Amino acid sequence: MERTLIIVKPDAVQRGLTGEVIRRFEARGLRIVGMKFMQVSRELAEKHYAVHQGKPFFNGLVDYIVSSPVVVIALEGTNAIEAARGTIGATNPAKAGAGTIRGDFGLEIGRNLVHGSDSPENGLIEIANFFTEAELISWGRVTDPWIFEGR
Ligand code: DAT
Ligand code: MG
Repeated sequence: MERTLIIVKPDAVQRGLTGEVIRRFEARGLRIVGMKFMQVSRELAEKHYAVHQGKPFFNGLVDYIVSSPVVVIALEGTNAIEAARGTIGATNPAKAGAGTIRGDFGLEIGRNLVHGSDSPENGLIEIANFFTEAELISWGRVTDPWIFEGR
């Protein structure tokens, strides 16, 4: 099943929104397969955001991601990438719809609370950047047949 990397970013952790963010993904039906509280190193932040290297906001973005501990989560589900990005909302919270995490809790693009992978390929790459194989657990929930049809 498709997997996505979620980061509960420093602003969300500092504001006490970690539980609220996780609650929304859980309620959506996505299954947690890995989760940890960690301090991201500058090296890992630069690797994670390598595609943005050279852009004017790159240094601020890296500063932001290393500015406080974060919670990283690997989520699994049908259509996990698109589902998670829908729950997260548009990149700029000013433009994110009500009912999304960014639309409900954010105001500025540089404080947009959550990261979600943008493609199935990047989901797997990003999860491998943040988790070892041993930290990822393949498991089933008794509720899975009520969330995933035919399982
Ligand atoms: P997303 O996080 O929605 O996938 P992205 O991958 O395009 O967005 O960019 C990564 C992060 O970089 C984003 O969450 C916030 C920051 N960012 C993107 N575009 C920006 C801009 N024009 N100005 C400032 N920060 C920006
Ligand atoms: Mg992105």
